[in-house]
Amino acid sequence: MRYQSAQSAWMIRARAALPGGVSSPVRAFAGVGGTPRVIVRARGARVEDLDGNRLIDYIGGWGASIHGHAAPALVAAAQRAAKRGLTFGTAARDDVRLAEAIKERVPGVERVRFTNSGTEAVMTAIRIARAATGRDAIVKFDGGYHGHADGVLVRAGSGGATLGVPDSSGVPGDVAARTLVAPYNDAAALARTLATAPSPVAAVVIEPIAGNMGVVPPKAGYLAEVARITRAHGALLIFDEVMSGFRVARGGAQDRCGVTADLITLGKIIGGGLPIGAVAGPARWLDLLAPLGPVYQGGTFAGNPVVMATGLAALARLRPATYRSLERAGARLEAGLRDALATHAIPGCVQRVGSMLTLFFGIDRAESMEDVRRADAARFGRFFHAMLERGVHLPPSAYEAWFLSTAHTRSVIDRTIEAATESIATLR
Ligand code: KE4
Repeated sequence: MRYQSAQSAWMIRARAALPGGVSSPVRAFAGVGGTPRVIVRARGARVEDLDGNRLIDYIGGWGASIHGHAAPALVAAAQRAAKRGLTFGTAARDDVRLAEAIKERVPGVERVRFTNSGTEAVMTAIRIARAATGRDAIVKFDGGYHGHADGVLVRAGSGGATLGVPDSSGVPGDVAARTLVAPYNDAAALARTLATAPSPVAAVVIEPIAGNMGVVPPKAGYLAEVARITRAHGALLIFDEVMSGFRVARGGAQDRCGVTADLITLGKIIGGGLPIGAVAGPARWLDLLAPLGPVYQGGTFAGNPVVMATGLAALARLRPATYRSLERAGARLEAGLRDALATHAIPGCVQRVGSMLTLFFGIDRAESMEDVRRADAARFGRFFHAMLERGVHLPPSAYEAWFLSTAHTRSVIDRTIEAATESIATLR
């Protein structure tokens, strides 16, 4: 590892221009300590930092880069589209084509509205549900992340109270109070939350496969129970698949888990690495959106032609064989990490769904945010830096998913396992 002087100097300059020197908080390494690596280029499974260190990458654009960085077919699609014009702001063709590609693959989708981020997609889905039901309250889950709109920057209140409290300054208390928070993987708790809600609930918003508390898979039958309980209450079920969509299966978590939501939100992979979000579902709900219906939503860059063309190239390359290969790679890495923990008798667990996984230290399983809170985040921070020194760049937080791409070949996985075994040895 070459000395990091250039990067430290750059971060001083960065902090004079960007809050914390970054454009999104998690990038600042607050969760693991130390100075962020300044990435200057990326290709395949690797990123390169300002000092020329080439690092195996598991951030993967926070899940967007399922084909690896700078995948030639996606770059070519973006370049061809850019030459036709960077933005039109009109009716066009590739937003229609990408919507059709999503309809073909994702259960229950008849209409799609594109946005510029997952945050906007979730905002829109909640607004549709409120309009459809005439209700204001929503339910989210402890440990669930749905972007940074006021109504979802809410965490569980003190004690068993389910009334939400702001998870950020600047979120009005009365907005947070309309968001109830239930524990994930506990259907009875959801039923109690809905039964005791101070006002009727418009929507239950869930990451069907939780990834933002680290990877926490749904227990068998849990999602079907969530759907049943939600509908019995007269609320809409929103699957936030910004992360799991096209990640865990060609049809996302609905496909993998066999449960259909009323609305789904998408993002990340469907833009091929360019800024995107989408809300999708039956025409009866989506056609509530302007210009057809009374629910307003819009955006200068929504359906941007360069993003749409790149997203089309990304989805075109996601075939059944792709998911079989990603499953094999994920299973290989999971087994190697488990062996490394066992070899050095370090307590921890690896939780995985397809090509997204998390290594937790200090706990033997995580079924909820309550479990995750008991994990050893400090030990993860030491592990993170030991891996970075060995050429592997993990997501800089104990509560994130690691993402594999089709560029994470067997040799990349085996190098990762080697680095992890050496790194875990330093934790004893
Ligand atoms: P964006 O607004 O960041 O495009 O999407 C928000 C969002 C919504 N729903 C889910 C399930 C998500 O995972 C996200 C964004 N994920 C985080 C990473 N865990 C983005 C990283 C960041 O904020 O820098």
